[in-house]
Amino acid sequence: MQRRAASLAADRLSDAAGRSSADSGTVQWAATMERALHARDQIGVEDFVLLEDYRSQEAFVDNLRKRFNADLIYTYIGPVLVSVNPYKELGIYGENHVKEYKGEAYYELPPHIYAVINGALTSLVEETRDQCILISGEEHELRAPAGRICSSTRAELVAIRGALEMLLRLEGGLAESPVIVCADSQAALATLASESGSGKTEASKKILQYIGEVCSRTGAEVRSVRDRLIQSNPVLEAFGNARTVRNDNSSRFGKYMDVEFNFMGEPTGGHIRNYLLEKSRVVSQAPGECNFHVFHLLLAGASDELLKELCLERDPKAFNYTKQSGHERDGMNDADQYHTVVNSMDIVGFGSGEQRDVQAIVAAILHLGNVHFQDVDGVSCSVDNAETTQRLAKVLGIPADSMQRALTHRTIEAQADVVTTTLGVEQSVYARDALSKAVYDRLFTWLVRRLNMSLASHDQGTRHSLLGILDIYGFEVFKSNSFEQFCINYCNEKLQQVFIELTLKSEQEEYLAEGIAWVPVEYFNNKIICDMIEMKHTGIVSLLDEECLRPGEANDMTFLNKMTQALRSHAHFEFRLKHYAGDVTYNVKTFMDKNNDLLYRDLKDAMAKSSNKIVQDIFPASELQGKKMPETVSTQFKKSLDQLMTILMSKEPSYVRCIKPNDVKQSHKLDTEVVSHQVKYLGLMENLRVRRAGFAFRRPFEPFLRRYKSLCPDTWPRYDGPARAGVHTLMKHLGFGDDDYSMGKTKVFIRLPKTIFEVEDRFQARKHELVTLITKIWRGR
Ligand code: AOV
Ligand code: MG
Repeated sequence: MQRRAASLAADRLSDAAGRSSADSGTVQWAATMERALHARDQIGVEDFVLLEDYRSQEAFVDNLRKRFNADLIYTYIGPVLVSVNPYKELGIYGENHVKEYKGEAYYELPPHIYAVINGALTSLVEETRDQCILISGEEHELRAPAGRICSSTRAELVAIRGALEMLLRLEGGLAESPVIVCADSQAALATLASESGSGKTEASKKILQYIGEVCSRTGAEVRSVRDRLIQSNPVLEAFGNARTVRNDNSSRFGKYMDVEFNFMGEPTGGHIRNYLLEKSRVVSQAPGECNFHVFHLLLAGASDELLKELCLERDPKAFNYTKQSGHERDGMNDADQYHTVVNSMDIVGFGSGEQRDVQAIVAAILHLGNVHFQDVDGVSCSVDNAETTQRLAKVLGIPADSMQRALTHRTIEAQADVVTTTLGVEQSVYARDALSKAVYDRLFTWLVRRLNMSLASHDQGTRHSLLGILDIYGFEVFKSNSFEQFCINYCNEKLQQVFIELTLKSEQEEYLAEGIAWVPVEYFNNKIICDMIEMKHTGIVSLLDEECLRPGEANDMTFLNKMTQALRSHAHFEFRLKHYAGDVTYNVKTFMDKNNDLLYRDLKDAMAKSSNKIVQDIFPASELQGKKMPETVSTQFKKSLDQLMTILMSKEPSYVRCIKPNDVKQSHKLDTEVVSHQVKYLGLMENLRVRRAGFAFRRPFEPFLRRYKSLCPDTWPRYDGPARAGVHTLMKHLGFGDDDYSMGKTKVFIRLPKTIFEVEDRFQARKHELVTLITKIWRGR
């Protein structure tokens, strides 16, 4: 802040000096400038392209650290914003900051998320180009089970990864399949643990907040849209986020939100797309983790009266689905948050009946988790605690005997025959949990649909521009990785690909537009991994679906065997993918089951009888008539990701790359190992390499000339010619050779950071001269 403020002040100063009239602010400017002259070495460069040693990861992390220590969490790599989670309130998101950034050119002020959103909005309004802001972070660490970094594992991993990178850089890359089998000797690799909390969700909220602030003084209609956009967040977070080991508010679903703007840049509506909620969390949570917030909020915040109506007890320990861990979160109170969410639902427009139906569903799931079964004869069972099913039936408005029967029986329709069989205890438990997951998942989808209804724009006639914000779950590596991790990591893989393709593309486009020769850059392209997952017939998703179509014959193991043949690896229980962010070993057990995601028709039948309107809506009777095989989970996910990629590719992207400074959620602590790892796997070094391929620094002629004109007698104190010619004159005067810089159509490109720093130093010295002069004149008056 300081340095840039001083630079700006000094700019104004040279303008003032140019007019040779000093005002009372001059002396103060001088003081600010004095401080600024010393600042650069201490607070690092604001744009990594200005790093002298841009190939060194140490230098990169060192620059991040300097800035982090000075509470400067944002740094650019050209147009990409790198953000380090400060784990404390910085006081940089106030209304005054919004004002400061509004309408300012991207590089005129210190790096900030507001500069990114302001840049996107400017382009949206002035060029009516749709925008998207991609927020991503890669979050895992190398961790031995005891919690210490395990160096041999790391060395091994680094070696393997190095070899893979070499391999993939070869033409074709498929010389050896990137799918390899996890043999026991490599089990050490499975000690990777995932972590999250790099600040993606916070970044997306800051963006919405900025949009809200810049339009706060416009009409009631716009304000109402703004409020609904902002208030949709607490609702989604209550249902889609949970406390995990790594993050008290971890997103357990992917979210893409489009905000619609009119030609004046005012929000007129919005639309949310949700991706694959981690619904398994409803029925079980890893040690130290919790169920989705909403269960805890309801128990803590509902009035005694409401609890009674829902047949609930206040204590989360009374329910199997919530008793696993306490829900304490720093600075958060569940009861308060419950009221916040209710308030948000009011603002977004949920009626009291709807809210009641939502609460009843949440309560019903808690009751479901408490249903126990008692073995009858090995192949059939009965509900052990009938009072629980009665409560469940009551809150959902379903006859209790229908509910009990549906939980313990299975009906199969084959051609004309209808066969009903009984379920054993294990099967009933499975059916019960499948129902809990399905109800919650469908409720979540319903919520998103409902939010979209109230966010829908009313003035359909006029042309809208869209700004999309993408906030997804980060890359995950656990000790044991299943279908959920496979999907989440596949999603991250796709996004990384978009990032690579688009940054490279935009870089090339800029060179082309400016008429400057492009030097091809070698970079790591992860397309090969995406192909491997999604290829027709031989891709992992296709193979999995194929197996899911052979009920009775196929199982997780036959799926693995198929994959082994198709992808030329060896038979085993696990397969490993070499993702861009590291190797992940997936255990195929339950893959088929989770991909099929079957819910017995007896349960759907029972649900369709519910008097709860939302339940009726999410379990329509029509679903029972359809004979068509529903699409598998992975295929649906693949399709929705394809759509997402099309959406993203059609827009002008901005990137926010989030980094977490340490594993312990602490402020003032930047752990080199943790950060280096993320820098590496986010591909930031490669990103920087691409950006630095030709020229380190580029600026439009106009602001460049404005800043440095005082360094050349031909452009100062007066210059009235065209900016391009002025810059040309200035560069010649400063002694730049033809190789050192290039004149584009609208920008000047400078090859080495060293030379731009020299210019900057000369500028600082010149300012100093001017200030001394002006101060003298001032005092002498
Ligand atoms: P994530 O979205 O990247 O994790 P969050 O955005 O939820 O991470 O951030 C985690 C926590 O870090 C927040 O709850 C805040 O306490 C803190 N934090 C993050 N950004 C800031 C900031 N700019 N200023 C102050 N505190 C911040 V995950 O959804 O779990 O993939 O997988
Ligand atoms: Mg998040």
